[in-house]
This record gives sequence, C-alpha cells and structure tokens, in this order.
Amino acid sequence: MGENLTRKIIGEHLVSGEMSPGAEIGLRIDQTLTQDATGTMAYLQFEAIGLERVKTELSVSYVDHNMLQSDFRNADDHLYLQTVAARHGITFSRPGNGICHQVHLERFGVPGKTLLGADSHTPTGGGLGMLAIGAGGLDVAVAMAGAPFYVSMPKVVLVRLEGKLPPWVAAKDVILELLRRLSVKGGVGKVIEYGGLGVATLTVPERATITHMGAELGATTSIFPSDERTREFLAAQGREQDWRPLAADPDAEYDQVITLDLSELEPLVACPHSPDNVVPVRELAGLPVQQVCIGSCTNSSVMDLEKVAAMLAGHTVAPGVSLTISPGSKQALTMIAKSGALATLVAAGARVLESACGPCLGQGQAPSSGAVSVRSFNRNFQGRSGTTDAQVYLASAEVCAATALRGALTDPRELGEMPVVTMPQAYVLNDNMVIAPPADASQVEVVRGPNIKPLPTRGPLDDTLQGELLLVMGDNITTDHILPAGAKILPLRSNIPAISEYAFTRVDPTFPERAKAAGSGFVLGGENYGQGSSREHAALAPMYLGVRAVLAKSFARIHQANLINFGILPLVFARPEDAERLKQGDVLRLPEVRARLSAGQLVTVVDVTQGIEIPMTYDLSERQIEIILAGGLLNYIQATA
Ligand code: MIC
Ligand code: SF4
Repeated sequence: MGENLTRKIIGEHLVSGEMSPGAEIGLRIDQTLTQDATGTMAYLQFEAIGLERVKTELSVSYVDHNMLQSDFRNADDHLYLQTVAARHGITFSRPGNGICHQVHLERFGVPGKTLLGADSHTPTGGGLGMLAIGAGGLDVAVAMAGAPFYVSMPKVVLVRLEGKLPPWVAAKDVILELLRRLSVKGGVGKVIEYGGLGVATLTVPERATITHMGAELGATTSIFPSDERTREFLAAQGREQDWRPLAADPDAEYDQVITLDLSELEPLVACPHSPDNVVPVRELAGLPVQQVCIGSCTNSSVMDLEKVAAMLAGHTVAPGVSLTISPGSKQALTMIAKSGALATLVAAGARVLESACGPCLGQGQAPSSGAVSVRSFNRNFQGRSGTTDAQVYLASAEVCAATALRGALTDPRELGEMPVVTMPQAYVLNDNMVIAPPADASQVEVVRGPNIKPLPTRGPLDDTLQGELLLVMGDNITTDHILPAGAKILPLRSNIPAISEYAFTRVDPTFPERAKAAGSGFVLGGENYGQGSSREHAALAPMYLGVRAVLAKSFARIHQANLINFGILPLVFARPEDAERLKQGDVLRLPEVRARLSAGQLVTVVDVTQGIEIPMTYDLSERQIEIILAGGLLNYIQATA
C-alpha cells in the first residue's frame, strides 16, 4: 500500500516514536516562526535554555499583532524582539512587513519542510505542501534549540476535492463547508490532507486560505500536494528553486475519506459566535450590517484585494457601513498600490489599515454596540472583536465586498458577472523589511524595556493537590475566554503578573481576585477545552494565579500541550456525566497524584464539600508525565540537561 503525503513528510522528519495514530512522535523541525504577541515569551524561554544560536534551518520573528503603540509597551517589545533575533541567529521581519503567515507563505515556505509556529494559524504553510504546525511559544523555543517537537501521531483524513468552484464561490467557502460538516472539534488529532482532481483548480493563496482555517477544525494541520500550481506560485515569487513536487502515492491509504464537490458549493457564512455555525448566505440575505472588515491572514492576498477592488470600483460603501481593509503583507499592499486597486478602494470609501492583524484580534476597530460585523477573518468568538455584544459573521472577501456595497448581508451571486482576477505572473519582490541576523552576534546587546518581566515558574508537582473549584464552564471554551486579546490586554503579553489580572474575566470578572484569595485551585471545562489561539498565556496566567489542574471532558491539542509545559495537570473525566456533579466553590482534593501519575493509574478527585469521589483519566505520554512531575518543561529540560 502506498503512503499519503502527510505520512511521507512525517517519515522524513521522524526522530522518535512510531507512526501509529495516537502514539507520541518526535519530529525534526526545519523552520520556526513567531509573532510579537507570542514571541516575547518564546524568546525569553529560548534565552532561559541558554543556547547562543538557533539550530533550525530558518527561524523568523514577525511583528504583526501588537501594532497599536498607545504607550511605550508594544514598542519596547518590538525592540526586544529585534535585538534578541539579531543576537541568536533569527531573521527579523520588521513591523509593516505584514502578517506572519502571509509573509511566510510568500517569502519563506518550502514544500516538504516542517514549520513550527507560535501561532495556531501556522498551517497556512500547508497551502505550499509544508507540514506546518502551530504550538505554544515554549515548544517553539525548544525546537529553535534543535530539539524535536513532540506531538501525537495524527490520523490522516483525505478531503477529495472534485469539480471546480462556481463563480462567486471562494476557497473560504470550502473550509466553511468543512467546518459546517465536522465542527470546531472535528479535526482534533487529525491532519486534513487535500487531494483529488479539484486540487489543480485552486491557486496557492486559495489553498492557503483552506489550510489556514483548518485550525478552526482543531486539526493538527492541513496540507495540499506540491504541484504545478505550487511551482507557478514559487516561480512568481522568484523562488522556483524551492519547489519540489510532492504528492500522496496513487494507492495511498487514509484513516477517513471525505468527498467535497467544489461545483456544488455556494457562498456560506459562519454566524455568531463560532466558526462552525455555518449557513448559506442566501438564508440570511438582507440582514443589516454596520461593519465589514476585509483582511487577516485568512483572506488578504493580492488576489483577494484585487477582486474586492474590482467589485467596489465606481461605487461607494453603503452609508451605514464602515469598511476596513488590512492587506496581508507589504508585498500585497505594494501590488495593489501599483495596480491602482488601492486608489479604487480608497475612492470607494474603504478605511485602509496597515499590513497587520488589526481588527482580527481586537487590535482596534471594535464594532459599535450590538453591531453586525461581517469579516473575511477566521474566528468570531464572542467579544474577540472588542465589543462583547457585537455579532460577528465570517465569510469570503467576495461576500464581504458585496455586503459593504449593499449595507446588508448579500449573496454576491446577486451582483451579476464576477470580475475575473488571475494569479500574478510575477509578484513584486522587495525584502528590504527583512533583517538577516549577523554572522557574528557576540556584540549585539539585547534591549529589554520595563514592560518585559521575568518568566514565572512553578516548582515540582505536589503529592496531593488541594484547593477550590474556582470556575465551572461549558463546552468549546476558547483561549480567548481564558485569556482575552484586544488592544487593552495585548500590551501585557510580556508581563505575566499584569496580564493574569484578566484571566477568565470574559467568563467571570471576579476570577482573578477569587483565585488569588484561594491561593490554590482548579477549573472545570467541557469538550474541546482551550480551542483557538496558541497563546501560552492561557496556561501561564492560570498557573500564576494558582490553578493546579484543569478538569475537562476533552482538550484542544495546543492548549493541552501548553498546560503541560507550565505544570498544570490536564485531567479528563472518566465518565463525562461526572462533570455535572462538581459545583463551583467545592473544595477538591487529589490525593497521591504524583504516585498515581507515575504508576499510570487513574487520578481520583475527592470533592470534600460533597463527600463524593470522581475518577479522572489523562492523555499523557510518559515524557509528558515527567514534565508535569517536574513542574513544567523548562524545569524538566534543566533537570535532564
Ligand atoms: C489568533 O488568531 O487567535 C492569534 C492572536 O493569532 C493567536 C496567537 C496569539 O494569541 O497571540 C493564535 O492564533 O495562536
Ligand atoms: Fe493575526 Fe488574525 Fe492571523 Fe491570528 S488569525 S495571525 S490575529 S491575522
């Protein structure tokens, strides 16, 4: 039997473990990326490991998230990132150069390589045939130090694409359809591999939209073959030498096969407040809309922006709508400036923002109270936009542009003929905002502003854990619930004591105060706990506030790894119905937890208040148990070095 593409690349990078689904494997990492909101922690951790120079083929540090400089803090972090990159052999992408995933796809991604990124949307690189995985900053720091990245061997799902997208139907609709079918936890433990004759009909930027938003399925990653379209894209980027053909064997086996006929798709929209809450646009057509945002690393390529400009040409954005455009990269912005599309957008009344994440993570452009905002982005979790009662919908750039014109949610098929936009034969190449690290960095001074506080750590796991059940939550709790982003909180990403004051405040504003008063405690979640962003602050802040263990029905991959890395025990209810028995405020005790973990036995939660016992299991490798016992990955590395 032949191999699928995912297993071929894993096989080429396998350092340890067996390639049987669920088993822990160690992978050699060729490239890493970080962004500024996760990067400061990642580089503080890299510094703590104590290595002079990164050991990867390429590590890139991007600045794209914390761009609002309303005081010294974000600017200080940017300076730290620039100097620490130069000091340790890391390529630095300056603020203004664009969003990490978009720029990495354009300028650095290479088919067949592994990429580990401190951002959940790293799988964007799968559009080029990379095995690109999102992780917490500490895992990325360890990979930069040359150590393997450990992950559960995924199952591989083939999404067999047939046919061709009809006019006005976009790559975004492909991934929205998969989210509709599979849900935000449908991809957990899986890699989504695309195949079939429909693949050749999609350009690399379209493929990247699809693999990118595979993050919303909870998938380990998503990947397309590297074919003629990939070669064309790399050639247009002046990087044809990076191309290598890659595909599954014709008789490859998969753990699951899904068939998706592109020609049967129609424009779709994800309704508030989850990316899998998907319906056809026509069902909601006419819904009045107050804001439209086009951009984010999901849909901000040159082609997306050219198409939007062609749709807006000669028109004015509807009077009740504020339209923002954030180009994904300096390259995309330069090209729409040269083609005239930028002038068209401005003439139509678009508010053009810098090449950065911007409104995607609530960094400005919060909608008005109760507003409906339609965005070409990827996450519509409640409050992420910066306005708690805003209603955020996710759709293609085409749906967004049609909606901006009409002032109401619009199926673009109503607009008549679709403008045809083709992939550029040659992109504008100018990497002058990328700084290569000096060969001799011994004289580089790392600049640390007062916003950068030392990393908090925790000692080894206690033998018995005791404390209050501080918070009881439901299913699909996101890391945006656990530790929100937004313009106010983001400048605190390098200051764990300060950012901890916001932990769980989206769920219960009294949490930080109560946790500090209790001194030690637990939180309880439902299914898919910790989905979404890779921010390890969602583990660091609870750790800092004394959370010892999270009890849940199931965990999202990156967040579970982050909890382990910071010594918080992720426990799973052996009987899911037990989750309903524990009450907020109960005192819980976990006796002999060290001994039980070491022996691979179930852990018992004794609810001292109610006098009941609940059995808990865990999905931890032996290595992860060692890390938990040591009180986190940095302690473990120091102990085993
Ligand atoms: C996101 O899209 O949620 C973010 C903001 O890019 C995060 C990273 C972060 O929280 O810094 C992600 O996707 O991992
Ligand atoms: Fe930035 Fe949004 Fe992309 Fe995250 S998803 S990297 S916040 S643009």
